[in-house]
Formats: sequence, C-alpha cells, structure tokens
Amino acid sequence: MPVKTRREGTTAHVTLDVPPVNAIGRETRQGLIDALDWVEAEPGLERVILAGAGRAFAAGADAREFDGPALAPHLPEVVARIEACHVPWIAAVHGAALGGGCELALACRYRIATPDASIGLPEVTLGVVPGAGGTQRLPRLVGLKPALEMIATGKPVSGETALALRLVDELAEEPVFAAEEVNHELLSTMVAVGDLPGPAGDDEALAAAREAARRRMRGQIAPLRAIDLIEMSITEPLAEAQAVEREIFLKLRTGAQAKALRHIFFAERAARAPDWLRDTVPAEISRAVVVGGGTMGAGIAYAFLNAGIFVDLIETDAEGVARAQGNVDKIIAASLKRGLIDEAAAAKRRAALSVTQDYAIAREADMAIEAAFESMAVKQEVFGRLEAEMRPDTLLATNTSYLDVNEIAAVLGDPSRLVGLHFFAPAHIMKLLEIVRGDATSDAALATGFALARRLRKLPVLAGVCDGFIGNRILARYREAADTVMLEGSTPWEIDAAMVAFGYAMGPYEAQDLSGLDIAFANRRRQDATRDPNRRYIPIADRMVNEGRLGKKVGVGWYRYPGGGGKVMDPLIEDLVREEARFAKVDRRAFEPGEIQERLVLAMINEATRILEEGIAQTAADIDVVTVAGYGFPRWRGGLMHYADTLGPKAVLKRVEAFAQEDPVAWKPSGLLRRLVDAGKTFADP
Ligand code: T1G
Repeated sequence: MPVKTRREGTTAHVTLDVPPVNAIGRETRQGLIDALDWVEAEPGLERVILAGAGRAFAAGADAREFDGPALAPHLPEVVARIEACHVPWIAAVHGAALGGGCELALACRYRIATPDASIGLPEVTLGVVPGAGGTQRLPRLVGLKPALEMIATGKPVSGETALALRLVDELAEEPVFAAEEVNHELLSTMVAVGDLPGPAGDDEALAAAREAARRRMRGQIAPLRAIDLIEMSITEPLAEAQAVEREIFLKLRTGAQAKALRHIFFAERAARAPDWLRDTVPAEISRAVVVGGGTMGAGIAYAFLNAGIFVDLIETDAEGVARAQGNVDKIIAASLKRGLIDEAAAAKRRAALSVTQDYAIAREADMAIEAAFESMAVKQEVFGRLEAEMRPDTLLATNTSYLDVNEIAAVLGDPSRLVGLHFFAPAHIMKLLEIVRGDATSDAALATGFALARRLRKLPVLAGVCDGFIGNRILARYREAADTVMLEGSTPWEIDAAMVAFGYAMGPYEAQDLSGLDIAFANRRRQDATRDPNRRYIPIADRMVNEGRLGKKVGVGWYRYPGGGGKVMDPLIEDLVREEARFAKVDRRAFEPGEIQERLVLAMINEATRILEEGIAQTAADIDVVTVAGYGFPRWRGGLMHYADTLGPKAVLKRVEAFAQEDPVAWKPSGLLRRLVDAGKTFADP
C-alpha cells in the first residue's frame, strides 16, 4: 500500500510509504485520492497529518513515469482536493520534500519540518517546471524573490531556512508529534496557500533571475519557462496560471532536455558496483595511508577525512611533510570559510590526520593509495615500500591518471591487491571516480573500491586499463580534434566560443590554461615511443610549452592573463598557428561554430565507441557519467553517448566517414559503430 491511513481520535494520519524516498507515482496519487475520500467521509475529524515513511517526506513525482503518458489521477487534482478538504491537513516533513512532495506540503494548511529537512522545487534540474501548482503557491507563501531563487535554480532549502521564509510554520525534531499538538483554533484560522494574494511584482528581481538563469543554466529552457510562470503568479488567478503551468510541464517533460537530464539523473544512480560483484564482501576501511601530499594527495586525504576515515599521509622528507600538512590545512580552512564544516568538524578532521615520512605507519592501515609523481619508477618504488609494511590482505590503490596499472602491479608479490582509483582534481570536490581494474585485480579489491566510492559519496565508474582509461582517452581525442581545426583555420578563442555555445562552461583551450599545458605535454612525451607514425601529429601545443606558455599559472598560455586576471586573446598565437600551418603546408580556411562543434564531439563519440568495443567502459551510460561528472560535458545534453543517440549511430557514421576522407587514420570509424548501424541499434542498447 503506497499510502497508509489510520485514525487516532480526531486525527487522521495519512502516510506515504514507497521506499526508498516516497517518489509519487500513479498508485501513490490514487492512494491519496482514496485517503481523501476516506477523510471526507469520516465524521468528527479535526486534522489530517500527512507524513512520509522512511527517510523522506516525498522525493517528488516519480520521474520514471515521465517517458510515458501522464496517468490519472494527476497530482494537481490531488493537491487541489487536499487544499479544499473541509478537514485541515498538516504536512509533517522530515528528509526530502521535493518537487511534487513540496507541492503536497503547499496544499496543506500548516507545515512542520525538521531543521535539517530539504524542501524545494528542483524540477528544472530534470528539465521541467513544477507541474502541480508550485510556481503559483510558492511565490504566494514566500514572496517573489525567494520563489525565483528556489524554483529557477532548483536549489532546496533546509527546514531552518524554510521557517525563516515562512515556507514552514514550525520546526520540530518530531514533526508528526508536533502536528498532533498544533492548536485547533490556530489551525482553523490558517488560510489556504492558494487563497493568498499573489506576490508583489518586482521587475528588477525578474530581470535579475532571467539574467542569472541565462548565465548559470545556459541553453536550458525550463528555468526561463519557470520564471515566466512565477511572473504570472503576480497578476493571474491561480486556476488560470496553474493551467498554463500544467501545459508547459507536460510539453517540457517529453522534450529532449528533460529526457537528457532524466537520463543522467538515473545513470548517476546506476553508477555503482556491477551485479557480478554483489556477493563479494568489501574490506572495512577505518584507517588509510595516502602517499603524496600534493594537490591530489591532500584532496584525497581530505575526502577520506570527510568520510570519517583516519589518514596517515606519507611524504618523502620534512619539507614534503610540512607542505602536505599545509595543503590539507588550506582545504580545511576553505571548507570552514565556505560554511561546509564548523570548527568542531574541522578539529575532528585535523585530529584524524597524521603526516609523516615513516612508512612503518602503514602497518596500521586498512588500505593505501598513492598520489605520487606520475612516474612509473616512483610509483613502483612506493608500492614496494608499502607492500613491505602492510598486512597482506589490505588494498593497494594508485591514483595514476595515465600510467599502466598492470605495469605498476607487476612489482607486487600479490598484484591482485592493486586497483586504480582515479580521482579528479579537486579530489575532495569532484564526484567522479574511475575504478580501474587491472588484469590481476581481485574482486575483493574492486568491491572495496566501490564501497569506498559510496562512502566518499563519489560516482564510481569501472574502467579497463588503457592509456587514459575512459575520460582522459576521450579528452585526448577532443584536444587532437581541436588542434586540427585550429591548424586548418581557426583560433583557440573561436573554438572555445563554439564549445561554450554547445554547452560547455569553458572551451578546451581555456581549460588547458587552467590545468596547465605541461601535464598533457609530459603525457605526449611518454607516448612518443608508441605513437602511430601514420597518425597526423599537430605540434602546436608542444611549441607552446617549449616557449614557456604553460597556462594561467605563468600568466600566458593559449590566452594572456595580464596581472593574473582574466583571459585575453593573444595575437601572437595566431602568428604561431599560421607559421605551423605553413610548415605543415596546410591551406587554412574559416570554420563555422557548428562545424567546430560537430568535429570535436564526433571525434569524442567515435573514440567512445572504441572504448565500449574494447570493454574499457561497460556501458554507454557509464561514459555519460564520466563525461558529465568529470569533463564538463553539458548535463542538459545527457552526456556524450546520450547526445550521440540524439544524432543516431547512422548519422554519426555518415559524418565520421566523411571526415575520414580527409584523415583516414584519425577518423577511422570503430567496428562497433558500424555494427550498431548494421543492426539498427542505439548506443544505449546493451
Ligand atoms: N523519481 C523516481 N525515482 C527517484 C526519484 C524520483 N523523483 N528520486 C529518487 N529516486 C530514486 C533514485 O533513482 C534511487 O533509485 C533512489 O530513489 C534513491 O535516490 C509534479 C514534476 C530525494 C534527495 O528532482 O534529489 O516532482 O538507485 O540515490 O542520495 O511538480 O533522490 O535506489 O534504484 O538519489 O538519499 C522532482 C530527485 C521530481 C528529486 C534522495 N524531484 N531525487 O537522495 O538517494 S519532478 C526531484 C533526489 C516533480 C512535480 C514535478 C534524491 C533525493 P535506486 P538517491 P539520496
């Protein structure tokens, strides 16, 4: 039964019970209608308390229903009946009251929440607008500006903030008990939210909200539609405005952006240990060694400290120890400054960290991860020392972003202990974690890696061993395609602008300036010995490094950064590129943004199909999680392979074959791409 009802004296309890988070599907809506019928037939009731079983009030409409037709009874009908019910309803909120869950609470006469509840209308993050009156009731209750902030960004508020906004009437650690105590007279005087007057107009706030939505959620339709609806709440009667809201919701729900955002939402939740690991018991990790206290090592250490894991950070010498301690302290101070932790939590983290040169401390550890210099010799030496000290059943992990995990494992007496845990900088913030399975990696090591990812609240994606695993291998093709377009006629800023127009927050060249051109340079040098001599090589990025243009950190890269400030175009780059084009005997031509986007994205898609074909990635959805969570692919396009499916394998193959006429090596279509077309399958098909 998705909705449970019981009577206690003059109180009716209506409880949503759809594990794990009370998503509101058709059966739940019908259950609420049945509960309303029951309440309206029961004599002598004075209040109805609406609550959620388990860890949430209600996570909102069941988004899995959005691909099909809207099924009666519809949520607006449920909301309207609750609001019109002759017995006042009280929402007793704990955990999440989001989307339709929040709209149910807005239909109630009175709202009580726990201080740490999460209340909001995040529909735009799924590419839709609230569809059960949220854009009309929330502004009536909290005013125009708070409603604009909450709905157009989709950000929920805590119970504490909700009280300050008057979104809830009371805070309580036990909302249901508090609901039983609400004064009956008070309850009977509460006005239905839908009967409140519309909010005062504020053209400045509306303009600011639209400008923010265009900037922060560029290319997305739902936020701007939501603002239009909120603006209607100022002047239009509820019924008329809600009809428009419902129409817009139904239209967006089946649109490309909503499908893409729903896809990535569920793909991220499917990013977990593969089924075949289900019966493998992961090791318990309470103490971890991190070798290397640079940016990555300190970030990894802090991610562990955040998860309540004790960390022994090992560095090579006293200077390294001091630097590592400083790096972790900087992160703690930044978290304090941003209000992510309080002083007590900061002290707890400091107390759970030790920084040392002494590998003997590894004897106490349940696992070790190295974030040492990206050199095979250095990493092998580190693992040799760790293995000598650690218990034989403990996990050994490498954070390498490129090096061969099998070669690293080769120095171990027991290579089955080794797994790649590829974090992304900043490691305590970026959610993506590539879990790299070496030839010898045991199921136990993998299971522990996935369990650790869950504990660190990361998005784990299983990757096979190859140069760059999943994300960096696709990134290398993206950059190669960009350099090719640049040599043949474009500029870094034209290419960046094209990819920003596609939906990236920043283009490939600005991104390189931020990360530093020397990292990729070092990787290209490492690949020199094995690079395909028949593959066209664009030397421009090498020349940049050789001329000291390492990126923002030195004030000049693909752009100049006068005074360490923002990027400015540098005419010298155009001369440099023209000269390299002359050396390469290339007749340059102009490239339109659309063609730049197509070449760079298709290059990534073609490489991604190779990654799937080789089993380096398990599914197309995994590649979507990697590209969105780790490489800035526009979330509202669903990820690289979801986007590829909007084009279709047939269209992708046709264009890749056209480009292959120019360069048969770089644009060789993968076998999988051809097979999908022949079979009439999509990239998402298993
Ligand atoms: N629909 C369907 N399934 C959902 C769901 C939803 N709205 N929310 C969560 N799940 C599933 C999720 O896929 C996972 O499944 C499990 O629940 C636990 O989720 C009409 C139109 C509530 C903060 O956008 O933000 O209402 O993997 O792993 O980390 O106006 O889930 O176990 O099989 O995320 O504790 C608006 C979406 C919908 C909220 C809990 N609501 N959900 O986080 O658990 S549109 C949202 C969340 C709408 C109305 C409109 C989070 C959470 P599985 P989880 P969590």
